[in-house]
Parts: sequence; C-alpha cells; structure tokens
Amino acid sequence: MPNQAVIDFIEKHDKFIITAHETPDGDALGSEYAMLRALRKLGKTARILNADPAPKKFVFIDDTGEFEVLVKKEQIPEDIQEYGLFVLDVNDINNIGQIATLVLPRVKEYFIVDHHDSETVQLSQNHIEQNASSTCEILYLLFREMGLELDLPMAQALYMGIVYDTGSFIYPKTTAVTFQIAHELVSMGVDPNETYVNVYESNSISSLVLMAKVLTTLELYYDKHVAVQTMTQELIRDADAIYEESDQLINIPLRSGDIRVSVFFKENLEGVKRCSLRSKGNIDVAAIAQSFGGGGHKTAAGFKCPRSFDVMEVEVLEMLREYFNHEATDEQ
Ligand SMILES: [Mn+2]
Repeated sequence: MPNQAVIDFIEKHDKFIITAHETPDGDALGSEYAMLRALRKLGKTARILNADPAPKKFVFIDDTGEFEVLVKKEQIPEDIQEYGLFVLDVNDINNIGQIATLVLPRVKEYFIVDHHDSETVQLSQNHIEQNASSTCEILYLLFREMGLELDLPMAQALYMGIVYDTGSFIYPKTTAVTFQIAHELVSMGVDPNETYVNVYESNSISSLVLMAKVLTTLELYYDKHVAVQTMTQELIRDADAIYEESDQLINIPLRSGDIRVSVFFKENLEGVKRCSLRSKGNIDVAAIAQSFGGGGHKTAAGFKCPRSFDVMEVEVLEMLREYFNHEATDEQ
C-alpha cells in the first residue's frame, strides 16, 4: 500500500504541527487545512504553523483562523519534542522558512507529503508522488484509504487545492483521477463557482495595477519563444500592491501561442529575489531550477536568485539555449 508509511506516521503520534512551503499557495493551504481537520477527527492535537501568511483569497476555506504564521519562538509548544511534523506540498527544507531551524530539528519525527519533482530529497521520511496533480489529490486518496469520512470544510479545502494546482483542470498533471476526485468532492457539496469567485475573482484593484506594470517589463528572446518579466520591490510599491498578488502573472505570456517559456524574476518587499519558470511541451524548467538550487515540476519550477536579476537573466537564457537554435537576441 503506497500510503502505509503516512498512515503509520499518523498512528504513531498524538500531536502534530503541519507546515507547507513559503508563500503558501492554494494547494499548500488546502492540504494543510484538510490534514488539520483529518488529524483532529482522529482525536489528535494538531495546528498549522507557516513561514508566511495565507493570501486572503484562499482563506474562505478556513472559518476558524487556523493559518498561523511563525514569527517568534514563543509560539512553539513547550513539549515540541513530542510532536510529529507534517511537511506538505514541498520537499526542500530551504523552502519552509524558519520552520526549518525552529521546528524541524526539535520535533520527534517529520513526514513529507508532496508532488514536486526533485533530484534528491534531503529528508528521507516522505511520500512523494510526482505524477499527482496536487498534494490535495494525494491527501484525498490517503483519507479514502484510511476510511476517513470527509466533512464539507475538508472537501472544500481539497477542491481548492486541486483547482489551484491544476489551473482549473488544465495543467499537464491533470488526469481522469483528478476529475473523479473533483466529481466526488462536488457531490459532497463543494460549490465550484464559490471556489472560482474566491480564488480568481477576488483580487484587489492594486493587483490589476501591478499586472499592468509587470507587463510593461516584458522582454522576448529566442525568436519570441521565451518571455521574461521582472518585478522589483519598487514596482510593487508603485502599484500599492503586495507580493502575493503577483502569483498568476507568470502565466500571462503563455497565452500567446508563440511563447514556450515564461520566466518571471520577482523580488518581495523584504528584498528576497526569486525566479519562477513555466514551460509548454518538452522544455524541462525543473532541471534549470534545480541547477540554481531550486525545484518544481517539469513545466513549473522556481528558485531563489543567488545573484542580481541582470546576471540571472543571462544565466537562465543560456540554459534555455539548447532548446532553441538561435541566439538569445532581444527582439522587442
Ligand atoms: Mn502543490
């Protein structure tokens, strides 16, 4: 049974902390919330501790304010050594913020449930299904195997994670199983339109202004097949926006039939620089992200920039050269 290790981990411990990756997305938050309720249903003590706040558009799944951000040591339970730590939707300990230093080394045991590609998973206790559309899909199948009955808030959380991570059932890892799970969740009472309105139609005006400003940075390379956008912290401030409001902007260039790779350099308000990569077809952007210490999926990946955007842009374009038989001339 593929899930037996996860089930053993749940059975072995009475208290759990649940975490996910930095700047948590719909799948990270949906899987945390569903896992939280599942553990409590089983009579366990459980809470969520994240490195970053949950974006507002995802919080409609949580009536009770469970997404706690770890800001100081005092939030960590005194008997932390008795806890099991669930690490969801991430397998890279460099991507869980200060959970990696304040929580992970002190818990009794940890366990990863994830679906990201990774060459080397640093933590051996894991259940990683790289072909799953989302961590929420893995959790749905896990709960079913455990015979755990889902309540409506759990179904809603899982559905949100699946919708988000599949781009509403269109990204490459979307399968018949994904639709089957969605069918079952909607049969339980999940409202697809409510999810859509919250996740995609509840953005602020400042996010529109941010989108307009980021689009003006668009540069095209390799015969207009590669799009590069750049968002500095000054640009976020000019738009009066917040960093999280940029999470969908990398997808905009992909709407053009010519674009095969979208590269998005983005800096948050604390000055942390990241690069996100998306591709169509056979271009493996996870390999590029891994070469800079990051990771992801073949068509969606990212990494923290070790150097300035200008330098990183040259390096990323160089790594894309093998896919294109042209010089990386700026054609804009
Ligand atoms: Mn995910």
